[in-house]
Amino acid sequence: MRPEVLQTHTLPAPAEQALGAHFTVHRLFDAPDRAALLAEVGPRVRGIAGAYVDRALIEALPKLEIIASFGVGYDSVDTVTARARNIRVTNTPNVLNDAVAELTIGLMIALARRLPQSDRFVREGKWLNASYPLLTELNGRTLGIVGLGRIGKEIALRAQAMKMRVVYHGRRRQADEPYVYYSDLKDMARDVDWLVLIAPGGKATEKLVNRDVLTALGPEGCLVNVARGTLVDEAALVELLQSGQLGGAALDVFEKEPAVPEALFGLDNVVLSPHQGSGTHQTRNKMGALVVANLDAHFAGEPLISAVV
Ligand code: NAP
Ligand code: 8YV
Repeated sequence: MRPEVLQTHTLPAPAEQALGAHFTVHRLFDAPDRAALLAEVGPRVRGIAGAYVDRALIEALPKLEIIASFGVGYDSVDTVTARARNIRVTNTPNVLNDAVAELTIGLMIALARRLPQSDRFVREGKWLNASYPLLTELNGRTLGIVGLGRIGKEIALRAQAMKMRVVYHGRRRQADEPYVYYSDLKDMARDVDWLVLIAPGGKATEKLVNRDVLTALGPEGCLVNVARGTLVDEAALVELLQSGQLGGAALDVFEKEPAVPEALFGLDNVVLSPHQGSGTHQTRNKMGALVVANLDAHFAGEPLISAVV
């Protein structure tokens, strides 16, 4: 008998094929009546493939043994309830570091040089009548990274290739890292030109970047959020961008995705991106493969590859 697995959202095609070959898969997100599907198959489901697993879903699955989440961030999984039930949780670390770091540098250049705006300038025929405004460069500037973890370190490497100076903030200093450490985020925001967020979401980091931090970053400073929307006080961000008290923002993530504050749409000092840090074929396929590999390992009685609980 193949283990029964509940899939919570679409996964890359190779991962869906592998899941179908190894398990009996129930597609929750496709079900016309989710409650009916859960009532029918819930008592037999032993694994979950995918993210967005709340307490109610875990409680509907009395035989659940493992949640193999898709994504390195697992803030959409109720790990407290999982832990209390001895349910294992896995994520997909490392395989997405390069893709996210590349997008981060891309967003920084896009904001510094106003690339989306310059593209529109050409398409709309405005170049025929005017020169594009002069802007700024990344080289020689200081980048403050909030969360010098797996992805943060890749961003730091690439920023140095852009001839930037790198400093960082986290809960602790990392003795092996060559960058200057700030224990106080507001102090770091005051001292840097660019602030990149790449720390986990969840309660511990909620509104870590508050009005004070954004104000310290200031009218010449730029915020790049590739972490989670919850890290930032979004209302304060919008207000400070509108008033020019913050120089600019490049945002891949938002508080209530896919809803984005409409006030941002009209702002010239903003670059917007639809949560696509890991959004390449190569990376998403590797993430999907890791989801399947963790489920395979669990049901074969082998050690999990990337367990977080
Ligand atoms: P990681 O290796 O665990 O690194 C996280 C870093 O954040 C660590 O250096 C940690 O340092 C720091 N941190 C943790 N809690 C903190 C806190 N309360 N205050 C300040 N710093 C804190 O994680 P990762 O693999 O680099 O991924 C980081 C996050 O990026 C994910 O959790 C996810 O939310 C986000 N992400 C976004 C995308 C996207 O598509 N935009 C893609 C992938 C990941 P300390 O322990 O020293 O505090
Ligand atoms: C998303 C991410 O998981 O890994 C993470 O934490 O934020 C992304 O890779 C991915 O976009 C799927 O929703």
